[in-house]
Amino acid sequence: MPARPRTPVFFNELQLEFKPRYEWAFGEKITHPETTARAESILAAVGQAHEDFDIRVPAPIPASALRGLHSMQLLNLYAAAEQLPGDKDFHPTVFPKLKRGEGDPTNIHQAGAYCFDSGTPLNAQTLSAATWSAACARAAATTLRKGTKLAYALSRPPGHHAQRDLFGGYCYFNNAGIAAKTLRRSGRVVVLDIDFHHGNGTQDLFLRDDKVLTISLHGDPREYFPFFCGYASEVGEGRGRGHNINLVLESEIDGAHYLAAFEAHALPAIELFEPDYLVLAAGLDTYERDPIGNFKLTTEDFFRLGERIGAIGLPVAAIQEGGYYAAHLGRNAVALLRGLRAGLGLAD
Ligand code: SP5
Ligand code: ZN
Repeated sequence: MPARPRTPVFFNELQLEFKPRYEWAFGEKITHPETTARAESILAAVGQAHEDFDIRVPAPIPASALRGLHSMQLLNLYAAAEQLPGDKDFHPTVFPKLKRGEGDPTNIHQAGAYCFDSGTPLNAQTLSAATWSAACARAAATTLRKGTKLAYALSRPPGHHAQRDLFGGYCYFNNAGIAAKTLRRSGRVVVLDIDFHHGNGTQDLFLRDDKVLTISLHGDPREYFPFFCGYASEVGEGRGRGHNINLVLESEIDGAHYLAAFEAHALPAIELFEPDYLVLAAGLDTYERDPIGNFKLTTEDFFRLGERIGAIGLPVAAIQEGGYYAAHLGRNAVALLRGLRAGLGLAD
């Protein structure tokens, strides 16, 4: 009997050199939740479970792949940020509400033209870390195109809030979008976003696309970030109409009710769409102890959810998104991935 296949985990240590120091949240300066401890927790947990996981450095992502999804201005801005002093986090404070589109992205003081919140700093390490994070997602997708049934991108910084020419929500490049765009070349793709927050970036990137179905389950945007979108009325535009689904879940939902909502509303839509691949925007900030999200999922719930998603039978590229209770993030990621392996029949 051949050994059961190990699941590739893509990560580059250079992603740890980016250390956002704080965010301005509701007028308060707070320690930044998107710490390196998050990725370190996941690395330690998958390292311990080495019978199931194989940690690999991804191939570098070509600039053309980033340009396919994001504007030249956004890329130029991140390059300009590489010139910031090593101890400096730049938070945009001035936003071009009166005038748009003529910003100079090499002038860091105009970064507000490309940013939609005050939680997502730029510094000299942002571009490198975000580029490797995107490379992880692309490598996971490429692996699927070669026939692997499950691959995991330890993408950090996360990506699902990043739009074509906007960063925010701790996100710079849309990693799940990179994976979807890569897989789209060989079939129909569903992006299933289970992060606590609405995946506004991914929604926006594929809003007019009828070959990519985007589904996001999240906390009510009337109360939770990103506030301005994530409503059920956003259903896609043009030929993409009907190919975006926002499932707003009730506050403090537990695992059983979450799974019930998933089965009732997400699963039938996925089956109807008949996709060839599934990109899982795997945020774990739905965890009961998460300091930002307010859902009540347990580690066991992440296993069950993974199992249910795996049982759909589609090849899965799981892309790490949020999850801020760093001490348990690794075990939760492993639970989700082991669930996916079980559902896909890779576990025994
Ligand atoms: C990828 C992702 O999950 N991004 C989330 C961005 C949410 N940013 C706003 C969070 C407001 C922070 N409130 C902190 C409360 C700490 N007790
Ligand atoms: Zn989130």
